[in-house]
Amino acid sequence: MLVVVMMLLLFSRACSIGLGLVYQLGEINNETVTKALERLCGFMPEKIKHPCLVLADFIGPFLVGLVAQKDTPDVVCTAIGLCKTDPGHETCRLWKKPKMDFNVAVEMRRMIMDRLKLTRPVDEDICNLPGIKEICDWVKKIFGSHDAAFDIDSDGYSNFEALRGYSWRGADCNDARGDYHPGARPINSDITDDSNCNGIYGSDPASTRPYEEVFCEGTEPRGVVVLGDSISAHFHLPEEWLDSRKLSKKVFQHLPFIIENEIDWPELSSITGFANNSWPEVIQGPMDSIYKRMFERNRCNHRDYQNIAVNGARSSSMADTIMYSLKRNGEKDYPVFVFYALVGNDVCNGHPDTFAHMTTPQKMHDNAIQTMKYLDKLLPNGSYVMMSGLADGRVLYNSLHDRIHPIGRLNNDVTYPTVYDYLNCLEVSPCTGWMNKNETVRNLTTARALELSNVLKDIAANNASMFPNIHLYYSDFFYHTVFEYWEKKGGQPWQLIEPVDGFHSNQLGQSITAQIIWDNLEQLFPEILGKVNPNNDKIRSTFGDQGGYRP
Ligand SMILES: *[C@@H]1O[C@H](CO)[C@@H](O)[C@H](O)[C@H]1NC(C)=O
Ligand SMILES: *[C@@H]1O[C@H](CO)[C@@H](O)[C@H](O)[C@H]1NC(C)=O
Ligand SMILES: *[C@@H]1O[C@H](CO)[C@@H](O)[C@H](O)[C@H]1NC(C)=O
Ligand SMILES: *[C@@H]1O[C@H](CO)[C@@H](O)[C@H](O)[C@H]1NC(C)=O
Ligand SMILES: *[C@@H]1O[C@H](CO)[C@@H](O)[C@H](O)[C@H]1NC(C)=O
Ligand SMILES: *[C@@H]1O[C@H](CO)[C@@H](O)[C@H](O)[C@H]1NC(C)=O
Ligand SMILES: [Ca+2]
Ligand SMILES: [Ca+2]
Ligand SMILES: [Ca+2]
Repeated sequence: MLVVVMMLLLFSRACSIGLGLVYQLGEINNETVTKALERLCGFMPEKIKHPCLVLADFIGPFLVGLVAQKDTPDVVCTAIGLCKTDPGHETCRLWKKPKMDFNVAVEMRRMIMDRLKLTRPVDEDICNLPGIKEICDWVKKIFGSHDAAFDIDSDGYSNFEALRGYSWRGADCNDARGDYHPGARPINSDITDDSNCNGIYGSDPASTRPYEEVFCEGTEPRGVVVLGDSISAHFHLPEEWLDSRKLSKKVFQHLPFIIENEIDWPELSSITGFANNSWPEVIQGPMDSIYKRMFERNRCNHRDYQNIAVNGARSSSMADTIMYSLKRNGEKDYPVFVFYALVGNDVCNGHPDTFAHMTTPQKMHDNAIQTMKYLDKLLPNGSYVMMSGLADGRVLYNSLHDRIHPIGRLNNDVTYPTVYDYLNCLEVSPCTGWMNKNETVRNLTTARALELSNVLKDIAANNASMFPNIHLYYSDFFYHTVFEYWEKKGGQPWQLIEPVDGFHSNQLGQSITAQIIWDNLEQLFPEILGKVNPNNDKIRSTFGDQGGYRP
């Protein structure tokens, strides 16, 4: 729920970003800001267009009153009331220093409110704005649930793509039977139909033996799961939305789908990616994943993936709620390989006193133990759990500090540190500790991250016997190795980072991460990956794409 609140706060408080875009659109098309706002709404798909126009209608009078004076979006947002400044707190600014005093903007708000006969100010909550409430309700519902929205037999697997459907875990080949789902040990050897959705069923006419036995028995099939945060869910806000030169109908055509997937791209992510990219207007780069390679290694693993990652997840929310949306039957399903990958949020937050809101080593220990205990109880015997250390987020500032943010590309006027300061000022930064101009703060954040990683390392080294059902591992090779690898190949670190948030790993970074993780596992812990199935070619020639990924 915290994440939902954070997202809404970010959307509402980032008024200056949205309005800045509208200004630029007007500049490009030589038209008034009011017209540009209508133009932007016109780019939106139907579901969003109407609320957008209602909002434009509401903001219109403010724009006419203020933009005439050619002042910055920061001032206009202050006047609208979407940039409230607490007493004693500086007014947050993304654009150049405005001509108008912010107090005058606040004064203008009163005048405009009087004129519009508004009885109360917008008071920062964008959801109170006309037209926006329905969108807020929609967003709250989406971000508040970690289970599939359409799942008739309640086994957790769905035939709807978004809303925690098969973007997130393999499609359900029978949504009327809970015992039929990806990862199930085949029921009655799948002689008549496919109970585990891997596309393999029926009997070999020559030997009359069931195909599940001929092709899969003894190959130790297994699924892949990630319990993670926005990195594992693959958060990606298209830069095309923030670069005024690229705004068009085309780049917004998938907007409802993208929101219904929580602005995440699990289907293209490093752990559970499986899809061909059908959204090239808004996401580019190669796809590679652990799941994809597990499937290529043993085609009996088809569709057995679960992405249980949630934006903003940290060790506490994982242990308190998120882990319960992992589906596995201890007796009837195959074992799984689980990544426990909470790589930043335990040291990341948007609070001014960022250190006070970091997880302590003791709490980290308790949260991780609680999650491991649950996994030990839930998972089929012989499952594998890999705990990942936290990333060292200093690479973000080091590689972005002198670069222009997409919102500043038109006029070359906004750098990443400016965006960091703006988000920190609004107290909505995804990570004040690392997205910070103060090197001491960044170093201290890394120091805590290292402490927390060591807690996990220690659990894997000393307490694994508490969890007899699972094989427990720890590793911290994932993230820094990715950058080292890329630089050795002559690349620049910023090429692996999401341009809009300056925080997450982008599509290229996700695919390299998959490769690095895989290479390391193959070398160090090949038992986790299972055997190569010698029948893969026969499975392919008999069952083709095994039903693909869409129901
Ligand atoms: C922009 O529009 C105004 C009037 O609408 C016109 O006078 C001006 O020449 C236009 N500028 C450009 C660069 O087209
Ligand atoms: C991706 O595209 C290739 C080539 O068109 C096709 O062979 C493959 O089955 C597709 N994979 C998925 C997961 O749709
Ligand atoms: C789990 O499997 C191992 C062998 O892989 C076996 O030694 C152990 O007894 C099993 N544990 C349970 C609870 O069945
Ligand atoms: C940087 O942060 C440290 C630790 O919070 C603080 O002591 C120091 O004054 C800060 N430096 C600057 C230049 O703000
Ligand atoms: C931060 O850490 C780096 C690398 O350990 C070090 O070189 C640098 O001097 C540190 N800076 C500060 C201000 O502590
Ligand atoms: C974990 O292992 C350490 C070292 O062996 C031990 O002191 C500690 O009690 C164990 N923790 C738990 C929760 O069992
Ligand atoms: Ca289902
Ligand atoms: Ca089912
Ligand atoms: Ca099957």
